[in-house]
Amino acid sequence: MAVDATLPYDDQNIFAKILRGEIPNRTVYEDDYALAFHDINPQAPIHVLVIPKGAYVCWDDFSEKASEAEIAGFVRAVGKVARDLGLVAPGYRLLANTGTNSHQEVPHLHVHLFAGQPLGPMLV
Ligand code: DGP
Repeated sequence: MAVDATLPYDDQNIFAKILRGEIPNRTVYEDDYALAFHDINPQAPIHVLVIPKGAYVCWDDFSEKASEAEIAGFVRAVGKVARDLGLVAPGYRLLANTGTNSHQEVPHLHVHLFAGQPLGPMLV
């Protein structure tokens, strides 16, 4: 079910549980600011989610409230994941759903990284 991204952060969301180690994940990368792991329901040959370690519901929440260090750390982590997976030359797509109309399902900011095949034009 899509979430209302204006609601307060819910620390029982599935990605909060993954960050606390309560639910297993297939980790691709981790540092002080971000965790990257394979999506449980991949929509492309490579489908990785990158999430900030801080408690942010969505892009709007993060861009307004996160510190400069958190923002820089998260953005750098997304780039590093793509580089480490060898995706810069073949190319990849980033997507961050925010709120009901986007069909955001998990109320913890996450960037989808899709790759591994030609992805075609963006479909809305
Ligand atoms: P979104 O619709 O943008 O909120 O995408 C949520 C994504 O999270 C969706 O592609 C499936 C993925 N997902 C949901 N639950 C889990 C989980 O427990 N583990 C992993 N690895 N991914 C999950």
